[in-house]
Amino acid sequence: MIRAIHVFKEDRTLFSDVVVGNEDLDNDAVMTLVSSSAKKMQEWKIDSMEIERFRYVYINSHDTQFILTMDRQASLNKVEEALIEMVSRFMTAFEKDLETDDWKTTDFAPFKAGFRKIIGRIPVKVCLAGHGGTGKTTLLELATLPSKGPPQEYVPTFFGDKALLKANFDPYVFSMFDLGGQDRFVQEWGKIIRSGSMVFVVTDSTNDNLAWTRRVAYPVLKNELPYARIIAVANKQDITGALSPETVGKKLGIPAYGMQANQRDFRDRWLGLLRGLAFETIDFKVVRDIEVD
Ligand SMILES: Nc1nc2c(ncn2[C@@H]2O[C@H](COP(=O)(O)OP(=O)(O)O)[C@@H](O)[C@H]2O)c(=O)[nH]1
Ligand SMILES: [Mg+2]
Repeated sequence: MIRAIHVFKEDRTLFSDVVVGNEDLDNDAVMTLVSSSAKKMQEWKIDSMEIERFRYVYINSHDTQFILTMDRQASLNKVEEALIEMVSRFMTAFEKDLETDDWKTTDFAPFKAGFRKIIGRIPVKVCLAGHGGTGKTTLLELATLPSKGPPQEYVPTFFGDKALLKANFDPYVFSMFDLGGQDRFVQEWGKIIRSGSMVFVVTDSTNDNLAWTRRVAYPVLKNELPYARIIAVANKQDITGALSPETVGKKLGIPAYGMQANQRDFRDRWLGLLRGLAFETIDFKVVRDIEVD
C-alpha cells in the first residue's frame, strides 16, 4: 500500500497527499532526512530506506524530490514503477514551471487526482488467515458477492482463493486471499502472502481454534509478515458457547472484533473492519509486536 506522497524543492513542500498517516514516527523529521538523501541523488535514480514498518521510496528529478511512503511489507517493485509513472506525469504537467522560477507560485494541487489514480492500481494485499472451517471463504463471499448471499455449505478451500474488492475503499483496491487452513498448507502461506499489508486472523471463537492459531499460524505469520497490520475476527458469535471478542482478543494478544460471517446483515460491519484496518482508524497490532507466552 502506498500511504503518502511528498514532493519537495529547495526545502519547500510543493505537494503532499497523505492518504493513510501514522502516529508511530516523527514524520516531519523523517521527511527531512529522506529528502536530504534524495537531493544528493542522480536524476531518475531510485533509492529507498526502511524505518520500522514503513518504507520510503524516493527519486530526484529537476532538483525536485519525490518521496512515496509505503508499507514496508508491500512489493517494492510495483511501487518503484508507480513512482516513475507519477514523476513522469508530474513532469508532463509542470516541467516548464520547474525549469524557471514559476514553480514558486504554481498550484500543484491538481496533481492529487492523478496520484490517487496511480496508487489505486496497485492492489493492497489482504490475507484471511485461520484454520479450515472458521469462515474465511464465507467472509470473502460476504465482501465480494453481496447479491448472491454467503454460502451456507462448507466447501474446503485449496489455498490461493482470491478476490478483488474495488468498491468502498477509495482510493485503494484490495486483493483478498483466503489462505486455506489445512495444517499441510500453513507452511506454504508465505508464498501466497508475501507482501501482504493486512492480516485478518479468522477464528470460530473456540478455545481449540485459538490454541491452533497461536501454535500453528502465529509462527508462520511472524516469520513471513512481521510488518503487516493484524486484527482478529471472532467469527461465529451466534453459536452457543462462542468466546466473546474480548476473550478472543486477550487470548490472541491482538484486538478482536465479533462477526457472523454467514449473515448478510454483517456485511457493513465486515467492510467497516476492512476499511478501519486499511486506514488505521480502529485498534490493531503489527504482527511483529504480537506477544504470546
Ligand atoms: N453458525 C455460523 N456458521 C458460520 C459462520 N460463518 C461461517 N459459517 C459456516 O462455517 C462453515 C465454514 O465456513 P468457510 O467459510 O467455508 O470456512 P473456511 O474453511 O475458513 O473458508 C460454513 O458452513 C459456513 O456457512 C457464522 O458466523 N456462524
Ligand atoms: Mg475456505
